[in-house]
Amino acid sequence: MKVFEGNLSAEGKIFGIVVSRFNEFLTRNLLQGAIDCLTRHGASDKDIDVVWVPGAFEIGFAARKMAASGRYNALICLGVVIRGATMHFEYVAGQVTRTLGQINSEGIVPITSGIIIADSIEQATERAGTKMGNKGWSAALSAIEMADVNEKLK
Ligand code: INI
Repeated sequence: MKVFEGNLSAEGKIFGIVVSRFNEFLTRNLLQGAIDCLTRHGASDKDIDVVWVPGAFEIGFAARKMAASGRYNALICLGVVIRGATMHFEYVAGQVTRTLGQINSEGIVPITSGIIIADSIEQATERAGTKMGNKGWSAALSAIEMADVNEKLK
């Protein structure tokens, strides 16, 4: 039997982070959490690229470009989509989830989602560095693991 699993060392690996400005008071916490996780697992500051985009709808564009560049061992996408009074929420949440899923299933660059999709600001806040943890941090940890899984599957 052969078992493949990723280790949790980020040393020597290059990570790209796409983060959206919409709900920036929360996405900044996600970014801080992701960078903290990467550096505490051995990534070097110079090996982390951060790309800001206006909203979650635009995350897929930047992520796809970064995936195509061949530079990154893994990508981390960060955003906060909160249900509002309009249908816009459904479109934005659906579009970004679909696009990230497509990029991931291409099997070229692992991509992880630190995108909070929540019913309320309170629920989103709980997942952006308060009582339910920090989704940026956990998405970065998954990216570290998947970067290594990717190496092992080559
Ligand atoms: N963008 C978000 O990141 N989160 C949201 O909750 C959100 N809502 O609900 O409207 C949102 N909209 C903006 C969207 O992502 C685009 O930036 C905008 O439509 C321009 O294309």
